Amino acid sequence: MSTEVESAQKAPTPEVLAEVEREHEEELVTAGDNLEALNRMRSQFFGPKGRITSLLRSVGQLPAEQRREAGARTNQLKQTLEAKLVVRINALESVEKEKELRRSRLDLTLPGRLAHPRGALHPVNRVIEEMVDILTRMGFELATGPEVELDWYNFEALNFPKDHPARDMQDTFFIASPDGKGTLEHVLRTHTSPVQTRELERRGAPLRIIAPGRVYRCDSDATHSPMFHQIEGLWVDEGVSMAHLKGVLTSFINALFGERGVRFRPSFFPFVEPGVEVDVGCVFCGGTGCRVCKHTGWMEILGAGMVHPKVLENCKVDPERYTGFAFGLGIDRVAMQRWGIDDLAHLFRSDVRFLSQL
Ligand code: FA5
Repeated sequence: MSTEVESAQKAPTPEVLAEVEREHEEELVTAGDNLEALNRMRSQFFGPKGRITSLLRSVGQLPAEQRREAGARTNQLKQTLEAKLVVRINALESVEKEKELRRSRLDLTLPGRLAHPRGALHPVNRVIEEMVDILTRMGFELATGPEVELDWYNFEALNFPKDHPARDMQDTFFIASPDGKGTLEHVLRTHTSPVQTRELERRGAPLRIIAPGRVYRCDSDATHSPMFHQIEGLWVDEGVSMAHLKGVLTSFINALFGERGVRFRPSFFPFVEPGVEVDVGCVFCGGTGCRVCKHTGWMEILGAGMVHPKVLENCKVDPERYTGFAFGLGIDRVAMQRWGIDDLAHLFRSDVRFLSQL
């Protein structure tokens, strides 16, 4: 009996369905945008034990003639209400998903956590670039020459006769001949000056070149390295004089070091006449004298002079018509002075901990 009453109460009459619809409406309003509450509603109404599911089940208990209509009504209501709920749930879920995507979106432009350390130009190359920049703006062209050089270009054409004591100024690495006997014909160039003789012979005068590069001498202490760098300069033309030499070198040195004074002293190199050595006011003490400049207030940075007529002749340039000046500067020593490096060897050990301090 009680079952009958229960099923009669639960029977999906239009009134019962209207009641369920109203409840559904109210709960929908209460749940608002709360996704959890909406999902709870879904199981309350449409889950296996849900209100509408129970009503559908109860259709079977109705008298046969009522079943068809009651079933259709209940199904219709189920579809309408469930659709309303699902639309709301889907809309809220896609908003949530969107938010989640925004939160976790990959930003490919962010720097990586294990960023690779940035490389930099070696200090010697930085000085070379700066020198080349200054000198090319003065009208000098870049030239190069081989590091394994013929004795002729390195010495002989530069007016170092064979067995002349001037050769002792540059402790030389000789290259053995293929038969191993050693003809002393090839050397590792001891300075960049052979680029003068090669280019003069190849291109003749007028000529205005600079040639930076590696050179080699059998030298090794804090200020001497077996491999080091020089930059050569040569200007040959009609009427080039010592005044041009002084003007160009003074401007070059001032551009490189700032105006701290330039001093020209007489000196000897077989391939120039007259020859000079050029000093710049000490960058460490400003000229008052310190340990680095051996208390002279000056630091020697280059050798220079008027090209010897014999060199022009050796290169088939007429010394009656043309004159010129040349200079050669030790680049590594400039780097030493600029960064206060006390041992030249640091520059060539490739220790990044040292280089990254410069
Ligand atoms: C010469 O090499 C001449 N060719 C320079 C020259 C060119 C003179 C044109 C006249 C005309 P010297 O041997 O002085 O000159 O070397 C020039 C510079 O190279 C020196 O002032 C010094 O700065 C640098 N130097 C010489 N030997 C070494 C070395 N072992 N390690 C590092 N730097 C050195």
